[in-house]
Amino acid sequence: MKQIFAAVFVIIVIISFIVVAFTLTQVQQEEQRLKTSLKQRSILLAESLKETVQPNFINKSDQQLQNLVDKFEDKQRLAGMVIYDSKGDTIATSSSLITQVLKTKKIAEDAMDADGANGDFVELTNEKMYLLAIPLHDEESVVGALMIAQDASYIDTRLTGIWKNNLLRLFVQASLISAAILLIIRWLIVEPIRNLVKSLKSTRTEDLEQNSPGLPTNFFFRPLAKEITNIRGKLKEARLIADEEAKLGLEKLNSPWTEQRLKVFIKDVLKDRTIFMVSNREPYIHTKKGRSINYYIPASGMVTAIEPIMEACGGIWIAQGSGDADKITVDKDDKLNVPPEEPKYTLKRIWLSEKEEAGYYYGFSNEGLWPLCHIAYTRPTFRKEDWEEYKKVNGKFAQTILTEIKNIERPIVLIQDFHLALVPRIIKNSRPDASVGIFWHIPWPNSESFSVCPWKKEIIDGILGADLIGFQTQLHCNNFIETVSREIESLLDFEQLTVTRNGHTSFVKPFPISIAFPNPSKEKSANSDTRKFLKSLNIKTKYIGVGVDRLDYTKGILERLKAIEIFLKKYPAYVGNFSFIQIAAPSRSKIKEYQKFTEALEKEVERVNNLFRKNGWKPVILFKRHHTREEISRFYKLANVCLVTSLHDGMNLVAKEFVAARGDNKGVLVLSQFTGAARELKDALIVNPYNGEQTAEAIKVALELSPLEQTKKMRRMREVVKNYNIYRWSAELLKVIVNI
Ligand code: ADQ
Repeated sequence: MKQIFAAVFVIIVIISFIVVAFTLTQVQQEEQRLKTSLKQRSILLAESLKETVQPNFINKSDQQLQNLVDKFEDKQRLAGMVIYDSKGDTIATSSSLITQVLKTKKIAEDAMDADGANGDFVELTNEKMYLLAIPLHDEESVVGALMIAQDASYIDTRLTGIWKNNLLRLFVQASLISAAILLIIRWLIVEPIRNLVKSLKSTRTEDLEQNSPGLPTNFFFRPLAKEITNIRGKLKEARLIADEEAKLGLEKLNSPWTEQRLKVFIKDVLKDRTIFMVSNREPYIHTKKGRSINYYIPASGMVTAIEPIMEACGGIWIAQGSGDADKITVDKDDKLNVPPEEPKYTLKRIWLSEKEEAGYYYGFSNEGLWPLCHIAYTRPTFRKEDWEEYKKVNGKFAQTILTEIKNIERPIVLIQDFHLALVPRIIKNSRPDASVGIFWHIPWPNSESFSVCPWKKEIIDGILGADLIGFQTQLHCNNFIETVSREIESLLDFEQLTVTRNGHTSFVKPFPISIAFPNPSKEKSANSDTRKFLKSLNIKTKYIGVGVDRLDYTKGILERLKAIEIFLKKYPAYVGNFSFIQIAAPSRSKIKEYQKFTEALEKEVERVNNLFRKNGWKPVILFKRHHTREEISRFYKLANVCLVTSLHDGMNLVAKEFVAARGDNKGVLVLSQFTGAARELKDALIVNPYNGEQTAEAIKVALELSPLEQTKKMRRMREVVKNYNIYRWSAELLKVIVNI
């Protein structure tokens, strides 16, 4: 819109320029014409007055001359007369000119000297006058002069009138032209372009069944509109074929799953039953920045995995609103459509008080259950007050879900993670017809470790409300079954992996989670941009390592740095030639343990850097902030080696993201044996992160692996991630849940 106003402004300036130039010429011509006409009339008048004045002048009848002058004063445009003798002294003067005669004397003297008429325009008593003097004769000699004063102010009035008229006309013209231009732009350009964009958008998204929104028919856009109609037709055809193929592929779970195939699956197998996704963390967090509102996708493996499913399936995602602009971006039902740029599903936000968040999220979930489930040797802390908040907030989530599913028959409710362990039981008790699943994204420890939790029975009972309980690996399923058998009374089927309690059976199954494998056509490979990018970060080394994590003690970042120290000490040829970039998103920073961990990490980075720093180079570069997905992908693509050294990790999606980003089939993954991902990505260099020497060796092997070996390994890992992507994960999980 700014550009349109600028264009209108330029047009108006040009028109104004033309009008002003034209008016100037018109005014000059008119002034010339009026003055010439006044001069001619003045000469005629002066000559005719001379006939009367001259005899009286020669007869020296001063009184008669004064009478004559008085008689002609203020007659129409004639303002007055003055009669001079040959010395330039006045003999008779119109009363209106008495005070001015001295000023005008020169005109009369010049006329006498030249023995001819002499005139000029002068300002008298604030009025513009034309003064004309002609000589008076006795016989042949000049004996005096007659000067007449003509009112010339009407010339200025006339010229001002021309300016006024023309400027008024300009104003009217400019307003009309601006309005006309804006209307024309709107009708001929903005509206048609808006329709073209709408049509292209609906072509790209799913709405091909709907009629194309009024494509423009005007002359300029007709060829483009025709082309879009053709593209829509072709795309519709292609989608039909893709749907058919997807249907044929439904039974063959080995063929790759795509977003499209998942959509067809939902339609065919789920018969369009609505999916209600529930998690603590929301997929889009809105924040205030000055006067504008931005959003970001949080650093969370759960969000990375679940978001593409929701984009494919639609439905409602219920989660805690945690951004400072979250409340102002929802409607009266606390809902908004997301993704913000191209909405595909609904996000419903739940609000928690500070006390609730402190007890439920920071306290019981992250200081209790998180360290309890991760064997990373950080002690869990259990407080009664936190547990009370945890129960309360789980109840709040359950109530919100129950309200949402009130009028929905056989809804599918998928609960994510350890924050909401009590929700499945509450939902199932109120709505036995609902299909309820819970997926535990983190490890389930062995029964002995779990037994330290004071509220273990309540947690297990809450989870057993679900029809399907999913874990990342078979080992976690086994640990869970073992924990159930140890802690509560129930009927267990170790073959089928089911738990039956109070007449309700829960299925326990592994579903190794994954990512949406990126579309290769959207992938840009590393190129000369990479060098520039690294230069901008002041990184000039030949070899680059990368680590991408939330700042969490379970991710083994300190152990990673120790391994880098061992590597550089053992292989000094790499000193100055290897840079390790650690991208770390601040996480749970209100918890003391996490604050201590961040401080320890910063100190460790400093320590390792001080050991090797030289000539402006240092081995470790820490970027401690949230990054966008595009930024992270850029780092994955430029790394020779990616280090994933978690002490314990349900899956670890960073490992899979790194593999998926390497469309060039280059780069090596060093992967902790304690991640779920290590079970699938067998071509990674598998390490025990507690063994610094082993990780250091793996870094060396990775950096020296031949390009051919790198390609072989990377190709195989890419096949694994591509085939077992997040669409397949959700299809397999949903297939089980609808068949229970
Ligand atoms: P997380 O512990 O959150 O997930 P992970 O699977 O590694 O761990 O996923 C982290 C995600 O955050 C990745 O998508 C990564 O790209 C992103 N991320 C990391 N650093 C970031 C940064 N600085 N800025 C922005 N984004 C960043 C939990 C379990 C995992 C399990 C997942 C999914 O702990 O074991 O794999 O759930 O089930």
